[in-house]
Amino acid sequence: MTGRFITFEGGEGAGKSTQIERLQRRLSGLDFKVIATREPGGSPQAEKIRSFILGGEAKHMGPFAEALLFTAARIDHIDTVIIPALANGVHVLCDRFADSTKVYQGISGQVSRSLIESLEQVALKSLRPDMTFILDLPAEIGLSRAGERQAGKGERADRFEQEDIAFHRALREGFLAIAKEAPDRCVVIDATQDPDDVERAIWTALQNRLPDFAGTRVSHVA
Ligand code: Z5A
Repeated sequence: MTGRFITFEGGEGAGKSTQIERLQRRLSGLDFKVIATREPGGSPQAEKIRSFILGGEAKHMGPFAEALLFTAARIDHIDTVIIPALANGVHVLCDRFADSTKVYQGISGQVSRSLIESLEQVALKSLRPDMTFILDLPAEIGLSRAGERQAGKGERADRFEQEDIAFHRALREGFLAIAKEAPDRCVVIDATQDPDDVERAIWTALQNRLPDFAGTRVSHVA
């Protein structure tokens, strides 16, 4: 594998999509080969599973069944998109990955840690993100941002956005706990800052952590 696998995690409306788009633009501008993808989804088969889950059709089956569906989608995404890209020297920026299953289904959904770890083992095999950005902000701010974005696009809240505030606060704590457990992989970014400052913090951390990106220009902010 010569490409780097970089994942973005956090609660609703944390700014992951915004920052992935900015980082992809920056890396492309520096002549790196890079793709942006997302979970659940990212491949045609996984996108079908995404619609099923986020449409709420699996909710009544419970968090373990949802964890199985996220895992099935992940296996297809890894096999058909992520591994081929990394093997071709393409950097992969992924909007959510296995940490989301740990937090949403594991911590908030109370699926046992051993089950979640077994699923992760089956899906990921030896694949691990080289780096994970955890965009951190209070749940209330994230939900309000997500709500404004949906109102602007005329969309409805999805399966997880409909959960109560306690659920969303637990998510935040869950992501911060993962960052504590895996400090070599994870960097927590203060996502309450304005988008340019978030972008700058991400780029600085990426350059500091991954030698592939060290020494490239730091100054430009989109
Ligand atoms: N899920 C799961 O349960 N288990 C799993 O294993 C996986 C996922 C992989 C996917 O939904 C859902 O699946 C997710 C977890 C669950 N829960 N939900 N809902 P999704 O992909 O549709 O949604 P999301 O991942 O939560 O992303 P999001 O809500 O679209 O947010 P975002 O990508 O982090 O934020 P954004 O779209 O970049 O920004 C949101 C708005 O805020 C937008 O209007 C921006 O212009 C604005 N924004 C962005 N940055 C800023 C700053 N810095 N300041 C002010 N405003 C900003």
